[in-house]
Formats: sequence, structure tokens, C-alpha cells
Amino acid sequence: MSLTMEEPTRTFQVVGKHDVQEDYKGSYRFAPIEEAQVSRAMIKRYFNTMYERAISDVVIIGAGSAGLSCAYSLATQRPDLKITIIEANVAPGGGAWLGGQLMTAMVIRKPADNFLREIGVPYEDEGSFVVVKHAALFTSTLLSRVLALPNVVLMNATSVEDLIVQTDFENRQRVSGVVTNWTLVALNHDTQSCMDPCTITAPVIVTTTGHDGPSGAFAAKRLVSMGLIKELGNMRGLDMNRSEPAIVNGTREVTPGLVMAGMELAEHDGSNRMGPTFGGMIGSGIKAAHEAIRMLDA
Ligand code: AHZ
Repeated sequence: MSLTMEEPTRTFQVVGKHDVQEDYKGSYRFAPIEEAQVSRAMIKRYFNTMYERAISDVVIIGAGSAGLSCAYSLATQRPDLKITIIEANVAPGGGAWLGGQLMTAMVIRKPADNFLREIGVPYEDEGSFVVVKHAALFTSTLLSRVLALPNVVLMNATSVEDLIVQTDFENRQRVSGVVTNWTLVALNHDTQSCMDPCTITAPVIVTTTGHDGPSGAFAAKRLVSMGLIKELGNMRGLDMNRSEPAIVNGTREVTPGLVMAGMELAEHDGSNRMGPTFGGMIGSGIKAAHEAIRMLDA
């Protein structure tokens, strides 16, 4: 708890041989630290995480509204699973920091408002839909809930560069992992000679990389270039009433080992976009969690 105006100094607390003091009248004293301790505190945890998560139970590609909803639903239902989220951007959240046209309010159609109550996001009820006063309130709350779950790891600033596809003895192909690199490395493949990636294997991969754009629809496009599907359906124009149920109900294992959710699915299936209404992303994320559990339990 921070100090009040009436109580501007917190008395001494001893760390090792040193006094520390929280004081806002000019005598604030930190516990001492060595530079190497800071580096080692980060390095040890980061590389232990990479080592431990090289084999995960579920990898979620993309931490937008669909990916984060999936992570929350899956991790709370199945605390036994090692769930690893790979997000290309430094800032997780995808397009869910704003509502639409750079405006802040976020619209969510019922019944996806159930999820808001579950994670504790306040809203105004407008009848058939609800409005969260700022999309960032939804995204930051969901992020904090997800990151607090002990079985979830988020590796941001990390890109999925490819899919691992294995072939069994009956010649059936199955997506069984992802190929990763730090995003700043991935962005420089054209400027540097070969910088090889790393891998994470998992029995279930959930892809939620959004619609086509600079980085979107990553797995959907890769399925085409690998010959696992013939062509993309390509996202159709905006139709809120058609698009949201199509995305939620269509969320599924699109190829063995790979569940597709969120707007990436619109590119795969050729379904409509919905614009700035996010209930479909929440529902699709939750459906993807159900799909992952079904596949793991099969
Ligand atoms: O950075 C991307 C974003 O955070 C991330 N991503 C994309 N390619 C990646 C890769 N490796 C790792 N190769 C990658 N991460 O995926 C995230 C996608 O988030 P998003 O918000 O774009 O997608 P979503 O499907 O979760 O939500 C879509 C929201 C939209 S778009 C839309 C419309 O255009 O009509 N309407 C809604 C509600």
C-alpha cells in the first residue's frame, strides 16, 4: 500500500545489513543491488521457461482477444496443462486496445457478456449488447487474469515463423508444433544471412493470428503454401449478424493438430467480418478451448 499524505515516511525495514526507507521527504533509500543480479534474475527465468516450454501441452499463436479468451478458458478449466502463448508484438492484446475507428468504447453482444462477469469487467447494459467504457479495460483485465494463472506462459516479442508438420506411417500429416524466433530477428531475415529458429512441440496448436494484414492469417496462409488446403476462402465483407455466429460455431480443428479461432478463421472459411464488436472473439476463444480439451482427451 502506498503512503498517505499524513504518513509520508515508512519506518525502516532491514534487508541484509542495509536499511531501506520509503520516504517522500527526500530520504528514500532502496535496498542495494548489483547489475549482474538484475541480468541473472531475468536470464535465469527466461531461459528456464524456454527450456521447460520446448514441450508444451497447448501452444496458442497470437495474444489478441480470441487468443487471450482461449488461454483464460483453457487454463482455468485445465490447470494441469502447460499452455504457452506466442505473441509477435511487444504489446499483447492485438486489436483489442480500442473499439472501432480509434474510439475507446468496446461493444460486446450478448451472451458473451457472461465472460465479462467471469473476469470482472464492468459494463453498461444496452439491451441486446453491453458496452465496456474502454477496450483497454477489457484487454488489460483479461491479460492480468491470464498472466496470473500459474500454468500459462506468454512469450511476447516472439514470432511463429512456421508450423511443424509430422507425417505418420499411414502418410497422414499432423501439425505438432511451432517454429519460433524473436520478432526482431524474424523481421531481419532479408538483411542478415540465415538466422535459424527454435521449436516448441505440443499435441494441440491453437492459431488466432487475426485477419490478413502485415502479419495476420499466418497459419491459414501457411496451410495453403504447404499444400494442406487448396486455397483460402478469403474474408468476406462486414455483416455483424452473420459473422459472429459463423466464427464461434466454425471454430474447430481445421487440420489435424491445429485449431483455428478468431478472425483468422474468416480468411480460412471465407466468412464475413464483424467490425468493432468483440463477442465473437470471446466465444471463439472459449470454443477453441473446448476443442483443445476434446483433442487432448480423445
Ligand atoms: O501480433 C498479432 C496479434 O496480437 C499476433 N500474431 C500474428 N501473427 C503472428 C505470428 N506469431 C505470433 N506469426 C502473431 N503472433 O496475433 C494477434 C492477433 O490478434 P487480433 O486482434 O488481430 O486477432 P483476433 O482474431 O484475436 O481479433 C480480431 C478482432 C477483430 S478484427 C475485426 C474486423 O476487421 O472486422 N473485428 C474484430 C472484432
